[in-house]
Amino acid sequence: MEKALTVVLPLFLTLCVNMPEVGGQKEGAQVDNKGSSRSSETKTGRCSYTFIVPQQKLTGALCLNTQPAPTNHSEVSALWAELKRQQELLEKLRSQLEQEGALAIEVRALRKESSSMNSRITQLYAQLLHEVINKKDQALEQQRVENLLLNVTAQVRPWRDCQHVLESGETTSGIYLLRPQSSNRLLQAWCEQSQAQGGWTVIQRRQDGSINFFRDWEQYKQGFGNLDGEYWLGLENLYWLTKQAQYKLRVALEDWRGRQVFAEYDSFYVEPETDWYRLRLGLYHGNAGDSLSWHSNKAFTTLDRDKDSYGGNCAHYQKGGWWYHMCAHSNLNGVWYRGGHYRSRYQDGVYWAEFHGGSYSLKRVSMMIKPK
Ligand SMILES: [Ca+2]
Repeated sequence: MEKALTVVLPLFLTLCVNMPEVGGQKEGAQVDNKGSSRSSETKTGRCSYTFIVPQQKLTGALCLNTQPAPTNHSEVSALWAELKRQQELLEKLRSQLEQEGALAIEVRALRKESSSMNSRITQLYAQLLHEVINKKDQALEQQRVENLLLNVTAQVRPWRDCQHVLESGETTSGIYLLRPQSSNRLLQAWCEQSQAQGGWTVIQRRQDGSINFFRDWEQYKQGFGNLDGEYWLGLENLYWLTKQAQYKLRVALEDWRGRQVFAEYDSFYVEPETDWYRLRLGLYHGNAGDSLSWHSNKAFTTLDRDKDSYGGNCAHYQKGGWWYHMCAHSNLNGVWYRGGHYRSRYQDGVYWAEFHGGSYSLKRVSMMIKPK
């Protein structure tokens, strides 16, 4: 080792650098730890600085710039800008992290909620199942009671119709259980015992528009509505009732000013379903005008069974079920409009053409039958 490279420490290497006198070159000192011919030139020089460098295997020349590094302002400002950018990025990341943290909390809460909803659904399902089973039991019980009632009424000879009820001394209007002769049908109907000497079995009633009468064949066959409100007794019941004796029909009408009129037909019955419950009507008398004879001998038509003599389906236009012809002088199962005169694309109100015409919907209507 030459003089210029003085002492070798166990961990650090101490280097002695010879500084030139004038115009310091960038490569002012070169050190070759392998001892090249160049190192002998520094033999006479003075050692100005001593560096301690980590001990490592040096394979090339070590250079030192003794000139103070010129301050590069643009580089510094670039570094500041970079620092600022990094800080902003850091801030952004921090806020993102915070947001993600909040999201994570929300997700956890939602998971918890979902889990509790699942258990609630399971609980409700079990409850529903329980209620369905209960309902089934109730339906069976109702069937059992009906059968029991049928047996009992069969034993006590039930009323044939409301005239029969009246003759038995029941003079109060209301709901009664009837059983037409030669049928196993038990049916309930409203008995009108005060109007026109009583004994009337009500087969249809409109009074407040609470029941929709635009229904299909099956519903017109079986009947629908509320016995103490608006209802249709059912074509099958009508068939069995009018089969057991000779009946007359009374149609009672009331307009929106309280005027009451009626139309009576001295005979009334319907054919069986095989003949579409065709209407058979006798002679008219009354003060309402005759708006039903035109429908005599016509089959019954509903929106799903077109038996009328019109090209289209009258039920579709007149919004009811009736013994439509082409189409109607009366439409007592039409749409119940409030107030009388109505505006509609078709004549679909509850009307009796001879009483206020086809564009006046009546307030109260009832159809009832009684043996002659
Ligand atoms: Ca038709």
